[in-house]
Amino acid sequence: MGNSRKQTSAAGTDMVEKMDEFDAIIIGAGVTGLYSLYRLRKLGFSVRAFEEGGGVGGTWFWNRYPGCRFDSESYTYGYSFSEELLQEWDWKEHYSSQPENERYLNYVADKFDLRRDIRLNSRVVSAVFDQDESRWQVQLEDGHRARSQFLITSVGILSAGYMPDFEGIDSFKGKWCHTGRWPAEGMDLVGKRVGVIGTGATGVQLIAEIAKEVAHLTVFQRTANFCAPLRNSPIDAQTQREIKASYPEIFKKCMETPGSFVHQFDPRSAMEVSPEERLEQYERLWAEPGFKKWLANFHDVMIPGQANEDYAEFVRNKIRERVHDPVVAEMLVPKDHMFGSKRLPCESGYYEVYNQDNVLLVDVRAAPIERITPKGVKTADAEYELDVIIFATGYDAVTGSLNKLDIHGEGGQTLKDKFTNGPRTYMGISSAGFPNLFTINAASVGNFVRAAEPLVDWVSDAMCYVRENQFTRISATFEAEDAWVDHVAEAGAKILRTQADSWFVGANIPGKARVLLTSPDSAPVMRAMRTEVAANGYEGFLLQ
Ligand code: NA7
Repeated sequence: MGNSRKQTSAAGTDMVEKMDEFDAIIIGAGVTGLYSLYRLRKLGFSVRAFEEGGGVGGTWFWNRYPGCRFDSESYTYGYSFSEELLQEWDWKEHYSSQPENERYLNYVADKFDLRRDIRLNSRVVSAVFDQDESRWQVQLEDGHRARSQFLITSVGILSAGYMPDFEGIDSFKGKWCHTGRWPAEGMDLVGKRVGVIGTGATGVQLIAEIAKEVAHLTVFQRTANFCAPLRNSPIDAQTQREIKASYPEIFKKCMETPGSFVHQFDPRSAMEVSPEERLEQYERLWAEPGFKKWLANFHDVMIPGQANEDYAEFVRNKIRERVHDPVVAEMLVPKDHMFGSKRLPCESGYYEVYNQDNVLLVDVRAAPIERITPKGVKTADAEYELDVIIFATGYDAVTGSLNKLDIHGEGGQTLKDKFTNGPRTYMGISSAGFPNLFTINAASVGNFVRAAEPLVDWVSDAMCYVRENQFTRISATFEAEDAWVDHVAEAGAKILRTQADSWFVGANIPGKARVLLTSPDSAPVMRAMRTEVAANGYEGFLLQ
């Protein structure tokens, strides 16, 4: 580590440039970055993680907006790799909030002494593959440079914030921010006229929380979402003991389900039972916390078709029951997309917010936002005066965070150019022509940590295979990549996540190709596929 490298200057004289050398560079110190660092170090690789933020935690470092919390059960979201960690850490709530999640990831960084290999405030601006030496050269914004054999992008799937290109934002006299860059010192919203643009998973968490303190809230909604009560609660001492005693069973359950959540689908079809029995199950599960309402429901509730529409109508009626004004209620009832085709937010008192006198819901599908003015937001039919504007407008998912890194592979081609019409990878992990680059962020989906841990393990094993067999490079073959891209398109066309225009398919970003950005397969299928690939000597990969 920390070698100096001799280089030849333009004038032909030797100069010595200090350049840190590592076996692996990890970009990002969030959930996957921290675990990658832990695992690779344990396997004897020299590693350095570069993190843009001023602290570790990734998603849980940046998303400090009020109301930010898990929708997954806290005890299913923690790392499983250390029994000691599992026993030491007490999750305080069933669905833990951002401050606690950030504390947890800091605790992990300290406990495993990860900080000594993490450089904070280090934004990567380019990564260039040196073909002669088979090494990646990484350039940071502050001028620092480093090289490594392997490059791992642990930059998250939702980390490149999306701001609509509204004219006039610089003229706004009040304060504004994107939820993904919420200021660490907080935003003073007490007694203010606040506008929120966006009603996705972030917007519904935020709105329910800030409606308690603002003077007036204007919500600019383009698409109504299917949301359901989270029903969060503290974890009492007895439950804490039970959780700690049953981690192996909890994780085993998670590993058996399609999205790595702890809930098992009911194998029956909603349509094969009587209407009474169907409704009884819908109601019983509705009273339960979290995603159980749909992920433990009849299995076909989450497949396009009759059962899905039947459940959608059940949820629509639940929304109608909670909102007093029938006109506002109908604005909040989703009618233009299938249940589950967009990410399903869980909420805590979201719909009741619209019963408050100081809350206004504005339909910006009917009258789109035209511009931001010095006073607030101007739509096609009115101007709304505001002191604060909050953009809960989402992310340029998966590829957005990769594009920001400006990655150049063999022959100087950029990953951004290669991905113009959608990601071209093999299993989300590797792209032909980009040797020793593992795009970990592009392959995890579902209950994030449960999906990320086995993925990091697989990548680490692949790196060991390269090292032990004296190869210098590994990358997907063009054939394997083409077949995977075709598979994503074909299998993806049949699943719920591709049926609506959302970040799942890049449709939230104007001009972005409409392609499923993650795997269409379930987590167990993905793991089995990767295991088979490894067992067959990394079939589909070029080893040199
Ligand atoms: P989402 O789910 O992409 O939601 C973004 C929201 O912003 C959504 O309601 C959008 O409406 C709205 N939006 C975006 N652009 C505009 C414009 N130009 N005008 C009005 N409204 C707009 O992002 P989130 O941050 O809520 O959630 C991201 C993920 O984080 C989530 O899935 C969880 O996994 C965690 P639209 O629906 O596109 O009409």
